[in-house]
Amino acid sequence: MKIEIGNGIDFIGDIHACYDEFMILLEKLGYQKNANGLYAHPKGRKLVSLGDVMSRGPQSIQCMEFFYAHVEAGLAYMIDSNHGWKIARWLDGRKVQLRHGDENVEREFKDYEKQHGKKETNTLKEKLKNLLLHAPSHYIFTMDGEDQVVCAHAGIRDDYVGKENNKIKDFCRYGDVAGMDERGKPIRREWYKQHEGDLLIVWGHDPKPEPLIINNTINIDQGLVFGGKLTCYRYPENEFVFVKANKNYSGKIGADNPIQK
Ligand SMILES: [Mn+2]
Repeated sequence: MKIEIGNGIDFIGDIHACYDEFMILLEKLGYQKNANGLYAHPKGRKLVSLGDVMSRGPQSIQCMEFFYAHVEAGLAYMIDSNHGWKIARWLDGRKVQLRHGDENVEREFKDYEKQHGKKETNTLKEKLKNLLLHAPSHYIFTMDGEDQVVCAHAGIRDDYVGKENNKIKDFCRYGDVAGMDERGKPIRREWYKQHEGDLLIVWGHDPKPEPLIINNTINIDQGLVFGGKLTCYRYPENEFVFVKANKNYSGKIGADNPIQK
């Protein structure tokens, strides 16, 4: 799970099926289509998705196909996430309850099948299932072999870095969840307050109106699908690049909207 930083990394927060805004971001970052129709950076930078590329928003399939193709080509990386894991198991034919926007993915696949037929749909499902099932819980980015940055969808504890088991995978997908409140929302413990040392941890999952920077941790989920913005954090430049949402796709307003409250 170690990757050399090389010519630079562009960490991308939760896209949640907002493909149009993601394309605008890639252009802003200087990515260009290569001869194979894939987006590559002229300086050899790599894209890293913090997961939750699908669900809630309008174009889950496009977003997943993008990462399938770019991960295969070695142009991008994508880690595991809560929606990613749910959709992976659904694609694997397991019984899961599709909600919190996951039901949109099912609807998109029904439309896809009407247009492209069963065989093509099943081929696509198989590819995307493999991408999602095998996404690692976190990556460690190194410079000259030394650990510099870790990315994990919902965060990671210091003693979990570099290890992988079911408990760690769950932590990276959901964060440090202490149960549910009376509204059915997860009660999240602030794991980042315990982070110590120089290792930078980049995470998403928990939408904040602006990047939250605490103890060498950076949250870059700025609630794009909730009408916020899509964030890229560029390393080692330590710069943010944002694209505003075209609209609030989530249907959540007021106290139900995590970035409007
Ligand atoms: Mn998430």
